[in-house]
Amino acid sequence: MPARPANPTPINFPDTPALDGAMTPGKATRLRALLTSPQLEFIMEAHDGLSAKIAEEAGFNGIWASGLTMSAALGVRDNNEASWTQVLEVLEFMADATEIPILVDGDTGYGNFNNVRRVVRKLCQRGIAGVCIEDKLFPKTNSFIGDGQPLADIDEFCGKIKAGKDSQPDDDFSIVARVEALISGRGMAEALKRAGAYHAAGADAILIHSKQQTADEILTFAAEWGNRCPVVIVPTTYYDTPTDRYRERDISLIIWANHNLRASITAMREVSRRILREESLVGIEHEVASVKDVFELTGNQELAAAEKRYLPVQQGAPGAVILAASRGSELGSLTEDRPKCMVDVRGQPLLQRLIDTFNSANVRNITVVRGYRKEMVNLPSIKTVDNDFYGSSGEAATLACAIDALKSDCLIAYGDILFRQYIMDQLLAAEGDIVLVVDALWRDRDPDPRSRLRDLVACSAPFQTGYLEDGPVTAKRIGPDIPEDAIGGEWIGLARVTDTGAAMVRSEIESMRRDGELAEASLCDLFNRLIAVGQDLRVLYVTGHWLDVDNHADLEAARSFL
Ligand code: SPV
Ligand code: MG
Repeated sequence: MPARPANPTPINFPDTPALDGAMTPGKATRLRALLTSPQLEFIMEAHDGLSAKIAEEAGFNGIWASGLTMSAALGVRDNNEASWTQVLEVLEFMADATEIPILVDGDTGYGNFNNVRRVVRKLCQRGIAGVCIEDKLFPKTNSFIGDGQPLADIDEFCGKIKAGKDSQPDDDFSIVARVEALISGRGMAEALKRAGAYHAAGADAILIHSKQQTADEILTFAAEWGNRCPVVIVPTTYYDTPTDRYRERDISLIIWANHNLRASITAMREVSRRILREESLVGIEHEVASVKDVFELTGNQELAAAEKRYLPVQQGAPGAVILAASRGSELGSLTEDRPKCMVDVRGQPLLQRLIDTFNSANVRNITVVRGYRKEMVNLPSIKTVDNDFYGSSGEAATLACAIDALKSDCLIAYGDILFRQYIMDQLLAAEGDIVLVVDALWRDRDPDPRSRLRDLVACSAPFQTGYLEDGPVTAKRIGPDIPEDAIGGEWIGLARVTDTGAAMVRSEIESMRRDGELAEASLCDLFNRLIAVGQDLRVLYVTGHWLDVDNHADLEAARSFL
């Protein structure tokens, strides 16, 4: 018989439909695939939701829900002191927390054939992929305790296996029969006899257990067994056997049976003792997982995203309109298949980062105006409207597409900007019906006012660094062509309108539409018209802490801005 090959890569079971539309097999199917795989496979012990997640995160393709460690984690002995329904509750948390299949240590099946039937049905209902039952007597004792534990009657145990197989609602659910003959000193012939009977009764695999310091008897069993069905082993006591020896003997599955629990005992003891002794956290703070790590493991990001999607928007909370219609051709191939607002900035689209900043200030009613490759602007929790003439129109026309969203308290932003949260907080607190955020340190960004198309602002007063302010500052004119000595700052692409301000903007948009100016006008043109008809456009000065993304250098800056 050929030896099992070394694993080149773990078997890949994608969580999502593959490109060809194939669906991920269910957990039971995947455990069965591990058992019958032509290569040696491994599953890792876990005893609760967190340790199950950690085993999955490490890259294991399956989990051993150990009776010993689930009991110990509950603070009880491995003697069926925890009831099987209490174990079931633990298993449900583990299955909910992970995508990989779980093989449960079902001890002796918690009773006779009838209990096994009910356990199997309940395990299937809770998303468990398989169960291992052992041929000892209820209540069981851990195999490493004592000598010569009594074994179950072979026929009675075969009845349990048959009852379990007959009652499983999922055809791929696996029942692994665990042979304790070697553990209880009954010898190889008895082990082989029992394995043969259990296989004939319908077991999907045989777990041959041993408590020797070497793997000799396990390897002898495997040689004699001759691959009649998959063989599972638990090398806890014979841990120093090279793994390739199991491959050579065609073992199917190795269970690393208790090492997450034992690792956590060592770590928890050490940290508890040090904190007690040192009466301080300083020594251990950088040696333990961060609280952020805990949040990530338990999926807090998903909850935050769901809150945005499902919690009602607070009455009176400001809304926002984001202009995201343009391609951003300077970014070349990066914007071939998506608009620049959807370009990746450290794992998230630029637009998502902007929306997160809005959301953090409780601005959640967000309308995004899409244009180029609009189907790519598909973030959850936003409303969208489309400017299908984005190629030939200016920003004022893009804003006009969202005219219905321009009401009450509303922010207006370009879709390619990032700014620090405090700027948002200041803007929301600012006075004025139309407020523009203007960067007084525009020269720090680039001393050349014409280095790119910049929305420069001539202001009624320069930025004051002192504690006292001279009163409200207003914009006198805005655009790329402000004479250098008149520039008070650069508009960062973020503005706020009150209910009154929104009405002014809507009315000016309508009047531009009537004058035939709307199609090609920029936002600066719109603002200048408002100034021309005597509206106050207030200036909120800020000093840097923002950027916009036009080219690759900007994108690099955005990636390090976070
Ligand atoms: C368990 O992990 O609970 C097992 C394996 O049953 S052993 O402890 O080796 O018996
Ligand atoms: Mg056990």
